[in-house]
Amino acid sequence: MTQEPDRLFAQPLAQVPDFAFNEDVVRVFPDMIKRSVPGYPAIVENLGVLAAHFAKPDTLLYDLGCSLGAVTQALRRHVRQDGCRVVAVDNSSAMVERCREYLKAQDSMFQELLPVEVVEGDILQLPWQPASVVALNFTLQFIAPERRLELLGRIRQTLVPGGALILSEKLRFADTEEHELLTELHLDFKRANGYSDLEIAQKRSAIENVMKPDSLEEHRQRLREAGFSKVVPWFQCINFASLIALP
Ligand code: GEK
Repeated sequence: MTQEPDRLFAQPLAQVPDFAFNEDVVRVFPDMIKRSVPGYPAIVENLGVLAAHFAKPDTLLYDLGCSLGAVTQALRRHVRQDGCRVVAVDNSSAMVERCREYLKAQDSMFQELLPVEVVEGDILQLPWQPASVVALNFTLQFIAPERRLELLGRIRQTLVPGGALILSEKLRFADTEEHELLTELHLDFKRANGYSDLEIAQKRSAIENVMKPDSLEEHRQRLREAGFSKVVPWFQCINFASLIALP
């Protein structure tokens, strides 16, 4: 499996199409997400540690919007509870196909990994089964805003006592000064990772109709409405954060 550098937006495009998780994106995805999302490697690695804390025997661990399965790999490495199984779901067939190859490679490198099932499907249409860990790692922001509460409600219903939802998202900020400063710092992060101003501008215009971030307050309120009793932010790097939501 070759990993290409992300140059998808390096040349001027006459018209920038809406961003889609297609084969072109799949080819460069590991490089793209690392160079675009501050704190991504730390979040993924620690998600395994968090999951090991919340996992309960004989339950599922969901990785929703799994892309190439980075979180799934961390869950499989860290969780040691008896009878746990990972269900990784994504609705991009290109992602799912490549994710299965990565997981096969993980199987050949490590022993005692949790069993995993990779499902091509819409996370709004899942046949839910009792779960102790649900990871939504930068996925909720791609769900239509009017469907987000419904999804979180279903996740809340599927979580067993003592389990947790781990929700990572790009944040926007109600305070204009805070929003502008953290947006500038995010652009600095991308430039420091080798993206040109043209790449940054074209990527932004591709993604603005597709990805709609919420503020921390909006997340807290929606999670409460969905029935979660407690929301604990455990990580923030510039304008990207991760929360633990307890049932
Ligand atoms: C990671 N979690 O590497 N149903 C299923 N999948 C969906 C849906 C949906 N309705 N909508 C979007 N997706 C990963 C990164 S990426 C985030 C997650 C990013 C999928 C979509 O196909 C994509 O693979 C993923 O959600 C979002 O930790 O690229 O910024």
